[in-house]
Amino acid sequence: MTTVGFIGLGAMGAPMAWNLDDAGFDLVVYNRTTDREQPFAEAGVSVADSPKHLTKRADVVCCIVSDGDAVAELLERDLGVLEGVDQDTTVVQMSTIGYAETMAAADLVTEAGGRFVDAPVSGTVGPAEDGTLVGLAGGETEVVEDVRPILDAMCEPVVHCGEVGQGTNMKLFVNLLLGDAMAAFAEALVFGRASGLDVETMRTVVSNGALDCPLFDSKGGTIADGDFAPRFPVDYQFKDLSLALDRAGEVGAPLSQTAAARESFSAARARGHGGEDMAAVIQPMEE
Ligand code: NA7
Repeated sequence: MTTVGFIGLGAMGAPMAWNLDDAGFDLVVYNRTTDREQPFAEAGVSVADSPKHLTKRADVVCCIVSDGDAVAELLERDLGVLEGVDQDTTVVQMSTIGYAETMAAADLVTEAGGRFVDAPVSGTVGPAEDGTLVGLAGGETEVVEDVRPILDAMCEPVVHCGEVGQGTNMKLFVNLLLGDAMAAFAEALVFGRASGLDVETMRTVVSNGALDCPLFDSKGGTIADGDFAPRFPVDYQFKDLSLALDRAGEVGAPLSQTAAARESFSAARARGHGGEDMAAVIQPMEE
């Protein structure tokens, strides 16, 4: 039986790990803050005391942590993943990090003798719980196919985007579109409210035309209710727009809308809304 190591039991990682457990994989988990391991230990899931020990036990190591610095630390720290990697290890990096960070992580894993797939996911906590995240995999076909049953337990569908790094590029593409659309929707709502329209009526109009989409429906509801509990926080959307702009500079793609959207999320962070849902990008626009 395949043993899956899972690192990072945050808002996304915990439900993803539960889905691996439900799918019947032999699971071993690790989280930097041990409190988050507790529910898994209580359910009889193995808990490793370091990324190294998790990696030594696992055939496939999945990680989903905050950002590129966290991934680099996980790999390179004392008792980190790299100390446990051998020729039988495949690392599946699922955090949303930059392209250069992805390639650096891939180099470290392959130099240590292991195989590497980047497989960030599109979708927030609801799809993570339902196992319906969109998995965006980058890697050699044989390696992606080997880990596909593991990804299938967390994602539906799993899309093979190309070689290593293309999962990351696809994730930056989709979150760029997400951030730009969210900022544009917020701005339109600000205009409408300032003009005397109410959000519910605007939602109805949007949902009955060519602009109908789940994002506007759910975030329109968030804004109408004024409930900004995070499904996907402003801080992470700001990170992802920044990563997309970095990558755009490298490949020569002009992203003027994205640059403006990033500044809208930056304003929300500056006003203390970084931990709130991405829909809180509207807050500074109305203050
Ligand atoms: P959360 O809920 O903010 O969780 C972040 C996780 O990352 C959590 O397990 C953290 O451990 C872990 N983390 C952060 N920094 C480190 C370092 N340096 N070393 C080890 N572990 C670390 O994020 P989400 O689950 O919502 O999202 C995760 C990714 O998916 C992110 O890239 C999003 O953009 C998409 P902690 O519990 O704080 O010790």
